[in-house]
Amino acid sequence: MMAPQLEKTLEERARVMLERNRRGSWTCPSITVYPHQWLWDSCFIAIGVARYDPQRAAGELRALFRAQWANGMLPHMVFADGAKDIGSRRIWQSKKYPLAPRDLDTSCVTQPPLPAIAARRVARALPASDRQSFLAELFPKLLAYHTWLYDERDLHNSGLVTLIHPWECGLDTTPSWMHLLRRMPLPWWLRTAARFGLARVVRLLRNDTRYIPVAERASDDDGLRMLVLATRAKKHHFQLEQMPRHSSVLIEDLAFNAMLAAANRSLELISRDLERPLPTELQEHFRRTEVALEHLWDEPSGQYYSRNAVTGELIKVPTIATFLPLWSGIPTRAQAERLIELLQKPTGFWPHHPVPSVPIDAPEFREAGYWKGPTWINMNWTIAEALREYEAVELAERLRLRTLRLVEHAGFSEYFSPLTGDGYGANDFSWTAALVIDLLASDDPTPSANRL
Ligand code: 2M8
Repeated sequence: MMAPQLEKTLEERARVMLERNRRGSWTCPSITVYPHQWLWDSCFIAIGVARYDPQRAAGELRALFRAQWANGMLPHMVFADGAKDIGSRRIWQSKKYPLAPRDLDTSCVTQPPLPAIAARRVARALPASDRQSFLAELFPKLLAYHTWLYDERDLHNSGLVTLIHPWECGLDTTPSWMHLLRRMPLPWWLRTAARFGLARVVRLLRNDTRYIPVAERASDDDGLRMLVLATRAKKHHFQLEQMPRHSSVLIEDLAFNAMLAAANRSLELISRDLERPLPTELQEHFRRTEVALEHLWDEPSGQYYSRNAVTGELIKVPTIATFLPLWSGIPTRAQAERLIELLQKPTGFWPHHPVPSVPIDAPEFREAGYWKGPTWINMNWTIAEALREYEAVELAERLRLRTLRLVEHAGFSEYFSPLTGDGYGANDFSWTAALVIDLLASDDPTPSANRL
């Protein structure tokens, strides 16, 4: 166990940091690199902040929903007025779309659908008198978001949502996406740029590399390809239905769909709390997702993978996403046992500072590479939660304590070396601080199907 004094200090530091990153009703991930509001960041932030200021946490989620589009879509970014960033707002030009909010600039793609999970956690922390009204306020908005995901992104009722850009999965440059992006046909100007090494020019337009060493960020090549993909999606109004199969990269992303399955469960629990049943059609979608996740399982390797939505092939590159289905309780006990064994391999997913985003023995592993190897606190937090679903309480506790020690040693960095524990990326990163607060408070090992 950690000394109580140490815990207090870490928690106090985390709170101070979150106060500094606060922007009125919402919190930016980092003052320098990420000055706007991001969807899943705000969910993680709300979960941590709910531990000491549930009203602020409720406000964090309300602020996300002010950016909800009229069709239910929740954008992955809500732009802050006056914040300086180069290029990013211009990629989207959200106000060109009649369904986008009129009073805010947003992105036009989504991110892991965690709001139902965060809403339930925040509601539980609110005083009893506010709980029901908060949930009743968010319920129709959550319904609209989940309905949008199925209507617009599961065109053939497969049960799996298709993503149109890696920014939507949150693990931006994860090798499974970059694997397909590398094979994507490029426009002539990019082929020329690549030949003359002009990809470096893009660095002048980037905000992140002004603050963070280039080696720790998305490579210029990955960055350019992601930009090309966003430009192509824009040509088709970010509508999956309209996107040509040959020049797009469309993935039934494992991380996203696993988190969706967990969020669906939370939404069901909210509807039960409110005694307001979910529409039958939505319930049918939820059941299909549970079944369909099994199509992402590969029995020989004992892992889950993302699937190329165009060819139907699994993208068999090992990443941390393989553990996320455990969060929804969908894997069988036998599958869970194989995953839990895989997680503990010291030469793979359990080096000195677990859990690396890519196993350290994989050819794709990069110690400092953005989402290509480093340990991220939101992933550790989710995996600790997921392990409790399967009563792997002792392992969840080891992960919780290791994660706290890592942050105690390196500070509230955005991500960490899984080998040395050194901090990388932005300093004073909000979800690291918020989830540390939650981890400090979650020393209750009770596994509970209602935890979500
Ligand atoms: C990273 O993504 C943004 C684009 O959305 C970026 O690279 O600028 C990812 O780590 C993403 O998961 C995260 O939400 C965002 C803000 O922390 O940063």
